[in-house]
Amino acid sequence: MTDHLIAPHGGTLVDLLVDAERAAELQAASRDWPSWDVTERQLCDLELLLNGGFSPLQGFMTRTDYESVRDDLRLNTGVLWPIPITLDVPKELAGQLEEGSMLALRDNEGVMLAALHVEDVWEPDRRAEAKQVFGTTSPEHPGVAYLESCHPFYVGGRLEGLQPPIHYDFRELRNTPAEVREGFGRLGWRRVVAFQTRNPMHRAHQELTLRAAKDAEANLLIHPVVGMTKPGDVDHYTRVRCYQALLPRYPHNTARLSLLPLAMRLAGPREAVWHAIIRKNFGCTHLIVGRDHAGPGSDSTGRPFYGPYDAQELLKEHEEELGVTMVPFRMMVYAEDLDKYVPDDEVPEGARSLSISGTDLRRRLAEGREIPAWFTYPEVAEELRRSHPPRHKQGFTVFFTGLSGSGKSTIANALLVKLLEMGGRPVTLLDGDIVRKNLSSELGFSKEHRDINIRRIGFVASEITKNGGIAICAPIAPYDSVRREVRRMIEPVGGFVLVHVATPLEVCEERDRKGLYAKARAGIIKEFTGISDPYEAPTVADVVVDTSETLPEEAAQQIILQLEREGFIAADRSLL
Ligand code: PPS
Repeated sequence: MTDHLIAPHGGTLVDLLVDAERAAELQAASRDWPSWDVTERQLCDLELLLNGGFSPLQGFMTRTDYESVRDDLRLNTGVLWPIPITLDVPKELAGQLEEGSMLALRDNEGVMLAALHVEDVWEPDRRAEAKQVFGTTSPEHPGVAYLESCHPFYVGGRLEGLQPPIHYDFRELRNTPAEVREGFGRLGWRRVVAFQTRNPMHRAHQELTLRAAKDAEANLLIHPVVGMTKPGDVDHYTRVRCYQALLPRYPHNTARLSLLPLAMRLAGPREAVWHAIIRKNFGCTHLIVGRDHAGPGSDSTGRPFYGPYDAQELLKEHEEELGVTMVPFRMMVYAEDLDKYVPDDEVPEGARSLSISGTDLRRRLAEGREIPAWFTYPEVAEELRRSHPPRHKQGFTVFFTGLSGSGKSTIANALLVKLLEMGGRPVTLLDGDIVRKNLSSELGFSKEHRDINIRRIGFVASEITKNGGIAICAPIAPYDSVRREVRRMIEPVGGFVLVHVATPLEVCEERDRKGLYAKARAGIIKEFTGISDPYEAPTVADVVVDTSETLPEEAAQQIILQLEREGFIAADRSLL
């Protein structure tokens, strides 16, 4: 029923899953083999190797294939393949393996997914790989950063699959190449345009996919990546709900949605060719390739890693050999006077065109501002709003730092009460002393222990923040680097305000409410912050207060104003 479809890359659709009998045999034999718990990226690669998404590959690349792919975009056999598919492992494991060894590949719960027949173990030149594959060695490129952090040895060889990786989400949309092909066969689709995306789809995307399908006289496979995309992208749960909300807006029976568990490399031009190969394996005849397809954007100086149409050019070069037609598209913009979307170079002279960038959309969501209907359908906007509530509904952390006796706890308590009085969000106070009695009761005051303590507080605060609550933390937190670490942990999931309680040491010591300074001076308490242990004052505090000059409730009010300025507390209280 699927014979009429485009042939897979290399001619045959690979299926590496073995039958139950062989699986049991491998499972039993694995008792004597070394094991490797695959990383998140390796898990994605493994899934597409096992189900034929990476046909004609039969396993992780051996050295000769890897070098040939790296330098010439081809496997040893001459078949086009632009991206290394490698299994990186640490030195200790590599030392246990040689040609002819067996390696059990397991998921992070220890379930055995595949057996690797080791053919090659080597230490790759990762710099050369970065240069050839990504065209840069800059660690600002996420693909290069990954290479720099991965394990130093590669292991290549043929795979036998025991079972595919387990997923519990959107199961009906997680289809193998064989299942997608089967579906096309049933629907009588022969020409299919694939649309690759790692972002939510709005009306511009719908217009361009409809146009592409119409121009190619083909049906449409919306094939979003749900494996690993660019750090900071909208999470795949939200995106898939957006795609599902959009799907009924397509003409009946012309578009299908299926999820691709791909770990993107963001390799731009090479990645575009790879995407075409993968979609060919899923039975697609066309691939839509836009501006800066699968690129990571620009570096910190604003220089793009790839030219806007490099990806289109490289795929064009290989289009005929592959048999997959590239459907190029330009930016679609909304022409207000025409009340429709058109490519940016087709906007009539003098007409006003509108678009909303990703950054602008994020800002609108954060501020709870309107998302216009010309930009996205209301049901898609609703999904995005649910996952990206405006700032005044998001969680946040207020993190105090300062010497013992500086007034942290007093201000923290005043702030706690003010926030409870406002209501709307649950508030948790993680005071230094309370944490030390509960969460960190076994820790002392060495740098190592203090850092562990702050990391624990940061972890709890980030969970509270992520779930829409307010965490007030009031430890001494004398070290800058771990404070920064906590900020980095929390900022992606909500607000973070660092408050430096900068009451001078003399004042704290004179107050000596707990009598600890006297003990520290007498040498009874060792490693006491400010006396016999360092305190690194923050250079980037959001609020600085000094309780020798400011009353606790005034200080709490300053923090509230800062939170208002950042939008985490609505200036208009009726919004709470
Ligand atoms: S840290 O550095 O952030 O892990 O410290 P923290 O968890 O906030 O604990 C500080 C409280 O413990 C008491 N204490 C000490 N502080 C500093 N140095 C030493 N050696 C020490 N020994 C005990 C002190 O009461 C601190 O509480 P606060 O509320 O800051 O006065």
